[in-house]
Amino acid sequence: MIRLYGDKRSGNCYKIQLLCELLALDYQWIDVDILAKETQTSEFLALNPNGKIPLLVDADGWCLSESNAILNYLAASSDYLPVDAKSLAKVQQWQFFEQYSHEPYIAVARYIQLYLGLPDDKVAEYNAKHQGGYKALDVMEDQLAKTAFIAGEHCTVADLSLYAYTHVAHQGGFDLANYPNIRQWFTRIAGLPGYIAMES
Ligand SMILES: N[C@@H](CCC(=O)N[C@@H](CS)C(=O)NCC(=O)O)C(=O)O
Repeated sequence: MIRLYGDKRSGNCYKIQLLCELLALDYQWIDVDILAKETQTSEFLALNPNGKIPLLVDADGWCLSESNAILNYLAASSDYLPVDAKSLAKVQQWQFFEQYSHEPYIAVARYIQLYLGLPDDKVAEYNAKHQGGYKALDVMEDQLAKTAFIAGEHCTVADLSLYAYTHVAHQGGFDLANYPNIRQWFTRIAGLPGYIAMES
């Protein structure tokens, strides 16, 4: 059985948990507390020298880190990962967008507000994260005006990559009132058979 190391309040970890539930995969979840620095122990660093969750350990001991790589590995041969080159490239386009133009803003603003309690010395950083985060939300809103899901008419791992932190963006102070297409997309994803909500 595969083992997944993660924290269910982390969007990067939740996206893996969500895919596992949508695919009804058998897995063992091992909770890792980031704030207690459990990613920095010698045992954990032996599995992922980068000291980050999520982490997948396969039945044969093979380790895989980076949330979107884990998603794509688990989704191989399922409808969540297309095989034709152009469709696959579009999925990856949105996953790279998530990691470079979305998560560093939206997830970090959420971390500053939810985990750190928005201390005074983080307010400037928090405000800067909002600028970048709204830009990413604008890009998503435009795409979701054209297609039901982010990379086309079918739900793929790209949707899970982006859903994870977007649907809790309000916990980082983002107001989604002016993003109706994103909010309708939330409803479509939450209606998928096997959907599981993120732990709060
Ligand atoms: N690019 C990585 C980011 C992973 C990441 O930043 N994980 C955070 C939790 S969301 C973490 O493990 N932080 C603990 C630490 O840096 O010590 C991914 O997508 O998996």
